Amino acid sequence: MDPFAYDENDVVVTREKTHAAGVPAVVVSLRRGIEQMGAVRTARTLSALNQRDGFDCPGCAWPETPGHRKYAEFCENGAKAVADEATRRTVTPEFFSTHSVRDLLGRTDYWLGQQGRLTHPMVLYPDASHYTPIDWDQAYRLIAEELHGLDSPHEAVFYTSGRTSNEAAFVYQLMIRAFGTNNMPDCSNMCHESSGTALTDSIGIGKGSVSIPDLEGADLIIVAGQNPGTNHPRMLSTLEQAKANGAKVIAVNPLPEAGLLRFKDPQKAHGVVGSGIPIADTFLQIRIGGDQALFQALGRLILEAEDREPGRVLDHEFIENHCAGFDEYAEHLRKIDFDTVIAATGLTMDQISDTAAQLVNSRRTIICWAMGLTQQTHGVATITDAVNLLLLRGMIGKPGAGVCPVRGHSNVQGDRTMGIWEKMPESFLAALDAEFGIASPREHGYDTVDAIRAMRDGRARVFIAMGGNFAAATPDSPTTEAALRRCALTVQVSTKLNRSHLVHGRTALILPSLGRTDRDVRPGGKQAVTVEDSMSVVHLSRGSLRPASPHLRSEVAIVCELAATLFGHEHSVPWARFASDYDTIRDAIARVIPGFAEFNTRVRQPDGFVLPHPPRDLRRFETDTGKANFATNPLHWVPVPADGLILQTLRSHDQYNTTIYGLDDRYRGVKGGRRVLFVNREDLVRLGFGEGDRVDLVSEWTAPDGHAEQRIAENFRLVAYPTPPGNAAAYYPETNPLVPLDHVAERSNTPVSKAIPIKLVGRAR
Ligand SMILES: Nc1nc2c(c(=O)[nH]1)N[C@H]1C(S)=C(S)[C@@H](COP(=O)(O)OP(=O)(O)OC[C@H]3O[C@@H](n4cnc5c(=O)[nH]c(N)nc54)[C@H](O)[C@@H]3O)O[C@H]1N2
Ligand SMILES: Nc1nc2c(c(=O)[nH]1)N[C@H]1C(S)=C(S)[C@@H](COP(=O)(O)OP(=O)(O)OC[C@H]3O[C@@H](n4cnc5c(=O)[nH]c(N)nc54)[C@H](O)[C@@H]3O)O[C@H]1N2
Ligand SMILES: [Mo]
Repeated sequence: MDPFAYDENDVVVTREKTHAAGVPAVVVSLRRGIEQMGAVRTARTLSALNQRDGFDCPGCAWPETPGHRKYAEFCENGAKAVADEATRRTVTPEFFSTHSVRDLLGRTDYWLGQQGRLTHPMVLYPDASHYTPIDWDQAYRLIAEELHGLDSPHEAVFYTSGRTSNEAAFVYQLMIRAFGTNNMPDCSNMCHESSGTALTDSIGIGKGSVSIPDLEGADLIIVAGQNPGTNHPRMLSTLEQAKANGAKVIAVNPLPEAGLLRFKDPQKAHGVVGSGIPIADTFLQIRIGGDQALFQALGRLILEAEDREPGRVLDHEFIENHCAGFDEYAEHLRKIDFDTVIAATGLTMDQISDTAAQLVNSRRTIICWAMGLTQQTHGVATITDAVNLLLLRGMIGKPGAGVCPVRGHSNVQGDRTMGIWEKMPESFLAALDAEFGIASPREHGYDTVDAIRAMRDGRARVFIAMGGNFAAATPDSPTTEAALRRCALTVQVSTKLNRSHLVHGRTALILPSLGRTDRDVRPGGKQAVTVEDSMSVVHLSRGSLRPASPHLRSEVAIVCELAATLFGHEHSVPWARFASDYDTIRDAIARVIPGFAEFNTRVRQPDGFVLPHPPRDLRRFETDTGKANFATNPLHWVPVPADGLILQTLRSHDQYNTTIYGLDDRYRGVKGGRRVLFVNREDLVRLGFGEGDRVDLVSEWTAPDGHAEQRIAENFRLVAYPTPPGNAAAYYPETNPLVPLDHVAERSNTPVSKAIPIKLVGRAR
């Protein structure tokens, strides 16, 4: 029997859990490790994970605790990420000769991911039914010919996913700009783009301003739109420490997520016995899309507190010396309507007043957030409204206070720092040109949504991906898949098999790369790469495991070898030297990117080094006004359609984005399947369904030109769940066909994956 085949009809649903981690987490980590790697490799791998001389976890971007790393500085889901990469299973040329592309297209993402590590470069020629092996040089020539044959460099699109190291990202963007385009969509466009846009407007830099010691020293931490128990489990240890030091935690979430309510640290005695530590002191069960209303209401109540006690509540010194736009913001807040706030948030006035009082009494406040805020039409405005609250009380640029966008992929922030962005500023491009004697294009390139439009419309014909799973991660799956199929060539640099290998252009290539855990030996010796975590700490990562096959190449080598083929060996960029010794890349980065002086020396210090952050370090705000900007935003929220629901798409406890580790969402009580829709019991009654019924999800969307469109995702089992009335939840990527390509966040162009209006259509049992 095929161990990775399953039937959605066999899904089992039990009561959701109220606590996260604990002993089951340890058991699951070890079991997944041993299944994939065997006992010896599991022990070797987990003992090097997140250690100073080891490798950075390929899971999330949460930082290691500086100074005192624990022996086991990882979590259940980090262990799963490592087991998934370091697996001994392989996908070889024999595998591809047995399985046609058509056969593989019929498999689930889970099945594909469980087949193992890719071992050889493979090609799919036009009209061929199977991938066949190709040697590296031939693959590079094929890509170079296709790129040289384009009418314009802008007909090529180069995607990046956030696991790519700093060194690989730097040489990749260099090759792309030397080729002549800024078409660099990345996973960040679908992720924290709204945070970057908002923070750049508000404080002049698109990154978070806090460190682990700040969190541990805060007295009030708001965690909004984030599920750390699953997606950043090590954050729970930090929150636990903060609470031990006296902090209060407020969770703002439509769902009572297990880790937010209770946490059992598996590394401590109390995590083994007992019911764990409650993390959230206050749980605000907000309606989807209601956060902006909450933040504006809190701003208003802070102003009213100041009215009652003039001079005692606002940080007047900070507002006068460091901020712009206060008067307009205050005037706007005076006009907001609390009935609208109550409707938008689903919270009571008491809950909101109590939260405002906590903000007024706090001396050190931090706001953390993730996808619940960013993937909304009004995500950018919502985040600037969160920052407004901090500005009112001078909570930026002092210890224990600030903004904390919690990043996703382990190096997504570093990739941006290295220039993976379709609109890098002139200062960066000028420095790059001066260092390498190239002429970077100045016109902005395509982001993810625009890249899909360009391929759909035939304006882009070559698609190259540095990691990731573009076909499955992006919105509007049928549209995106058709767009990829229109390309002349699609190239995937990957570690594992995924859907993007099967939804391909006329010709397709799979280039298998080393991962984080793998030993990387180049002519210049054993190499290490660097990454930047969610708190701007740059540090080394050194893989140590024997690679799955001698044919794998590092991402750096793949880019440099392709670039040498594309530009010839006489090119002004020393591609061969870069590929041989990554220190030489870091020396170039040190000259091009501010904050990286003496990169090679400083990154070899224990714990690496922290990049500059003007608001955090100097209370300097490099915005259009030269000050931190209060944003005045019209209030947006998401009403529930009369005969439907608002759907958010999220991650189970057993997946990493499109990589499905297993079929159990332990904390939400789901076992053995993924096509479930979490709905409030009231809505089951309102819409005339029963628990366990099977439905199709239909998303209804009026396009900007006024015509109505319908999208469908079939066969979901209804699960009664404590989500707010009118709000539903289901897993990504199964629900991506429901996300309209044009339904994007204002200004950041991020697909709205957290607020999709849907209807339920019953299926015969
Ligand atoms: N194990 C594991 N770790 C991961 C990942 C993974 O897939 N697996 N993915 C990585 C990546 S790339 C990212 S970006 C992060 C994602 O980390 P998260 O943002 O935590 O991921 P999601 O599962 O999308 O969860 C979104 C949360 O926001 C809540 N939410 C939804 N809508 C709203 C809203 O309108 N308001 C509020 N306040 N809350 C809302 C949901 O209930 C849910 O708790 O995790 C990273 N880490
Ligand atoms: N509906 C909906 N859609 C979403 C989201 C959502 O919440 N809801 N979240 C969005 C977010 S936040 C993100 S970040 C994107 C994620 O989008 P992506 O980053 O594109 O997707 P992943 O699933 O993380 O990519 C997994 C693949 O990366 C490859 N890979 C893994 N490690 C390496 C490596 O070291 N090197 C190379 N070259 N390849 C590697 C493997 O082949 C694996 O199959 O999805 C977005 N899409
Ligand atoms: Mo992400």
